Amino acid sequence: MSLMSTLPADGLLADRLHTAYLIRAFEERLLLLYGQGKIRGTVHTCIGQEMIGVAAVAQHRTGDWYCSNHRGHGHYLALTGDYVGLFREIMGLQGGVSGGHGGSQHLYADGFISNGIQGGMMPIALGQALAHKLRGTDNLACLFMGDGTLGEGNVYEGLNIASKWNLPLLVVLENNGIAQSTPSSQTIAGEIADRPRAFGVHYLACDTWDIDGLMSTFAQAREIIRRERRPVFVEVRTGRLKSHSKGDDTRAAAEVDALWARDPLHQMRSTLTAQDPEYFDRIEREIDHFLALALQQPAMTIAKARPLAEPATQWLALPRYGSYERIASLINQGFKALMAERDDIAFIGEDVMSPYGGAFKIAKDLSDLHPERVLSTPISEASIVGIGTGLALSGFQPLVEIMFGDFLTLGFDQLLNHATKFRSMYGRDLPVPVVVRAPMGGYRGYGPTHSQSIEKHFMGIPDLDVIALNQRVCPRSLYQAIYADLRQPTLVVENKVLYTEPLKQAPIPGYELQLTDERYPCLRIRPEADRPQLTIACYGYMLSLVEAALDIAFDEHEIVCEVICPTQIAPLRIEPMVASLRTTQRLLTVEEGVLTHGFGSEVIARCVEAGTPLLRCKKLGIAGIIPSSADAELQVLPSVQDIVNAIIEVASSD
Ligand SMILES: Cc1ncc(C[n+]2csc(CCOP(=O)(O)OP(=O)(O)O)c2C)c(N)n1
Repeated sequence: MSLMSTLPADGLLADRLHTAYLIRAFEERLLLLYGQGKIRGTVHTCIGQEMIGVAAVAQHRTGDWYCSNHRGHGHYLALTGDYVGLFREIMGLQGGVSGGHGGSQHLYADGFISNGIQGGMMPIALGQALAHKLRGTDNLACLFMGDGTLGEGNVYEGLNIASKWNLPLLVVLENNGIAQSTPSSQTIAGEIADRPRAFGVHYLACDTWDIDGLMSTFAQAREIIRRERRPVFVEVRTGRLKSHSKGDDTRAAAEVDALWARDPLHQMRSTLTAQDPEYFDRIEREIDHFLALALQQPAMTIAKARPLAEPATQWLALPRYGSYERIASLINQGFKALMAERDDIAFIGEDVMSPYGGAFKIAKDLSDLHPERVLSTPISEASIVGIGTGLALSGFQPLVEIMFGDFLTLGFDQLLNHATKFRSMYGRDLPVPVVVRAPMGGYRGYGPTHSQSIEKHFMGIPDLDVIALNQRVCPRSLYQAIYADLRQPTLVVENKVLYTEPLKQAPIPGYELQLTDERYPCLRIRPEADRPQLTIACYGYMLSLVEAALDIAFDEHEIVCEVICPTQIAPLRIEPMVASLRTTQRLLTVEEGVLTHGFGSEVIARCVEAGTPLLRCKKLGIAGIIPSSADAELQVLPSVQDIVNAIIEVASSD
């Protein structure tokens, strides 16, 4: 007797049970392989929870997005049925679903990604749900999370935003009562149901012990989302039948035994075997077959990346931009032009709507021009960055504003462990075209937490372009260049003190102003007649101070300097500095942030590495917090006089 015609009578449900049994057998095999040393790292099985993924994708529609977590094999297999690809991925073989980069926790399929950072995928799912809303489709974004993850702040930012913005988001809480080794009773205060309800989010409950109830709850959840275009939170009570990962179960055996006894898949085993003695053998043979196919591929390897030699720099005269407007206004005009040209730019940030237009007015009038694409957010920086990433994965090219650069720390995880990781950890060149803008820097009296230049903390992140505006290169052109071919998460540092300054176009007597012909050009200020004695490397607002110091150094001390000011500070092209140092052999780096492990350190290290002879070098920057009192702030931040003094020191022969 075949399974389909017997238990249950509903063929569709029988198929779904079959999928759940296959997932279970697949994961049992993983544990076996792990025990044999054939799998490295970690494997979190969903044994006992398989039906959740099956139920969540039961009414899948093309275009729906799924964001999964560390325990995501079941979600992935229920959606894709790609057992072979997943075996390969987890075993580190070629042809794995994430090219062998992801392993168990970082899986990719069309419309599906998983990541191992608890709670970190909530903002991504918000962005995907927002994309559906902006496009007017009837798709949804679905987020899987465990009950332990209710401790993460992202979850509540997300519930709040999903509710306020009416997002088609399905949150699936897999409540197995434990997080790693800690019972949830020790970490979750109050009632779980009260949490989504506090945000006005629909709450539904079901469990994996009543499969009909589980299936119908998910059908109901999808129905509500389609009808109301509102988020729904489904709590699924369930039991984790195996260890957290591999073999780390701290629960009493009796507790786990009770869960097994209650598990419907386990309970049905004997009935099924009685009806179809071959049923489970066939499942094992299917798994054997998938594994055999997987093993036909060799191990995944990766060539060691070798840094490419940088070509010699070509310099052109700095163009006359023909505008003397303030930099804030130029950026704003640039965004107006970009948003008019392309309908895939959504602008999100705090207080960005008219009439306010953002704390520094960069978003002025944008929401009047594009009311549906400009969104003021709650004070939720992690979500702001993550929503940008979710939108970017869904075909948008969002512009994300962080009100003060200092607050970027709250979005750090979203940049480091999400946006930039997505570029390559799924084993493909995945475009993540999101632009994050941050007003940085001091000189305006905002005090220790609103004046910093913290970009150095982002400059070492692989797959993140960090661009810094300065007073000489037109910001409109820079943003045009960013959007001309945006594939990479891009962080733009805008010194807020520049906003009120005009774009500087006046020539500097005795110097030539040059620019490279690159997407993100580098500026050179080159003495026309004299041989430079010293190279100054700087970026951002420091260029304005360095220019002032150049005059003094020459007029009062007869020291001639050459200035190199890149707009792309990470990854940094070092050749322009190296070329200049061949003449000067003396280097001064100037940055506004804390000195250690920053721009100057990188420039000096790279120049030395390139074999550049250095007679003398110095880094100028700051060492501590930035006070708000005017005089004190100026004492701490680099000044023109500090730069002049440093020039004299580096140029001196003793
Ligand atoms: C931000 C973050 N903190 C901690 C961890 C380590 N960790 C991985 S899984 C896990 C437990 C998660 O519990 P829960 O959300 O209940 O999901 P479950 O494992 O029960 O499926 C922990 C602490 C992590 N991966 N990410």
